[in-house]
Amino acid sequence: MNRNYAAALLISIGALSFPSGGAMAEDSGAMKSMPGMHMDAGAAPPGSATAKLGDLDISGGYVRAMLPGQPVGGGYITIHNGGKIDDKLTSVTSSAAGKVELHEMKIEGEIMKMREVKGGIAIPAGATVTLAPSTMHMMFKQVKAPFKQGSVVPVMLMFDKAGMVDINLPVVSAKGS
Ligand SMILES: [Cu+2]
Repeated sequence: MNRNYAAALLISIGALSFPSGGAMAEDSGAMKSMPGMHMDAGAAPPGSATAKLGDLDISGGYVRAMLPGQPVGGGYITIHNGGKIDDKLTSVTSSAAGKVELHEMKIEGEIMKMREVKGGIAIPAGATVTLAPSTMHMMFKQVKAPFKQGSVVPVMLMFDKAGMVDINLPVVSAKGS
């Protein structure tokens, strides 16, 4: 595939609207690499997972590979609420972990600490909420096998209004790229 063809293909993909209902293939990394598509900090790595659930556009989903001895795994995702009703990410489950918690990062004194977000993460109407390394994350506990780069971690996201969606998060390097 030559470069011009690749560029034209990307543009044509970008021009398509999302299909309604049903999860999109997790392998739509080409869209993620389009410059300017995501203005938020903590850009997701290429190949990150996407899904569509009602008014919610889910993108930039990935987890980081776990280093030897690391007891927990971290996952990241971006959720855009294109609807008129506020929603909330209430919980996450995964067959790869005994438990998944939603955590936020907070600076206390000069130390960055994480704590569980109780009651879920609000996804207001019209808003884009990003779980990124400096803000929030999914924390995988009681992990069955350490997350290995190149594999996939299946998760189910549960929302207050939109319901639930399965998404396969690719495992990227421990550095997050
Ligand atoms: Cu955490």
